[in-house]
Amino acid sequence: MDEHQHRAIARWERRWIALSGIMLAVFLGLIAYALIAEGGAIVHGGGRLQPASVTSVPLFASPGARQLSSGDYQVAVLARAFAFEPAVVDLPVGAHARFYLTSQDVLHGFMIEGTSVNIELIPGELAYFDYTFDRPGSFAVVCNEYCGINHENMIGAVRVLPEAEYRQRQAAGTLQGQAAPLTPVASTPPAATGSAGAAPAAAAPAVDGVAVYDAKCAACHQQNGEGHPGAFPPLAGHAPTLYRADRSYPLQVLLYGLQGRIVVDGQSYNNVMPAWSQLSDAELAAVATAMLEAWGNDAALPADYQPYTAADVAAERAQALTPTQVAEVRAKLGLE
Ligand code: HEC
Ligand SMILES: [Cu+2]
Repeated sequence: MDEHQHRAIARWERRWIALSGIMLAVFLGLIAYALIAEGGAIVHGGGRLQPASVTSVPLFASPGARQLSSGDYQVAVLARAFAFEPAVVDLPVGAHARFYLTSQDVLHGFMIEGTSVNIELIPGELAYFDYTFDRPGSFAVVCNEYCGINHENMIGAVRVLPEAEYRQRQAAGTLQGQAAPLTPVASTPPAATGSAGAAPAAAAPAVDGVAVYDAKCAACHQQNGEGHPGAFPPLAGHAPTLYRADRSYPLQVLLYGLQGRIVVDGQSYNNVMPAWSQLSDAELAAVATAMLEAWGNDAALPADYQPYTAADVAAERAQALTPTQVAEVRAKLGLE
């Protein structure tokens, strides 16, 4: 091979190396674009959802389907080798369902056959997706990430029942995969006010707001108010910001719920907060006050801060907002 041939080959080699470099850059660019533009179905929990103790998070303490006061359904599913809990979930046809899922051990998958649902369940991370099942039938669920020797037995189903059958089974208590209700149907009014009917509302004994929080809110926002990144916004370190923006806004969220895209501490959320209008004025005032004062939040309250009273809540009740309208109110306040 003479000098000339040698140089020609070296030139071609350099071209090939450059070409493969360019292709690599293009592919990496495409992957980055897909991640940013399309988003993922995985909500990054920053490892805060500890797989070992995930069942102490109330959402997963009693996994399964429950209907929220908004009428939508919430379905929590735990995956572990080699089963889903619950394996079978019943929903009525047409149900708007939000699924929350996580793995208790290794990587699993959650694919609902006949639908576009195909989710990766990473230990320590909370994944969620929304799905409306608009035709009845039994949809098989399979784990499509190899997770061990019994992987192929890791199956389940979402049974979508016609409305009438669903209601019948509900009444008979034969629905499968149902979670314990999040909120007891009737909230007990604060202890009797002595002689019936005589005591004016203002004299009602104080409600323990922290107890209301633990019973109604901690399932999602956590007992320590930290929430779950991407799923439930934190209230610790955040609630005073809402109060400062508008004293009425936190009460509106509680009375009417919240649905829409919001950003808290740079993390976006696009979920549904159920309305709590079934709680009494005194309970709502107490829980709103508790969330403003707990977890060191009190340090961030303005000088003219006034704890909420039952009368404050009563004054907000007349508006009948939808959860989406509350999100509009929030946007107008300049909160992201
Ligand atoms: C089923 C889960 C769940 C429960 C239970 C729950 N929340 Fe929420 N909460 C959410 C979600 C989800 C959001 C954010 C909604 C969105 O993304 O638009 C939210 C938002 C909020 C916000 C507004 C935050 C902001 O930045 O605007 C407040 C305040 C709040 N919740 C307080 C409470 C209190 C107090 C309780 C108990 C009475 C409670 N939540 C119970 C899920 C829940
Ligand atoms: Cu699996």
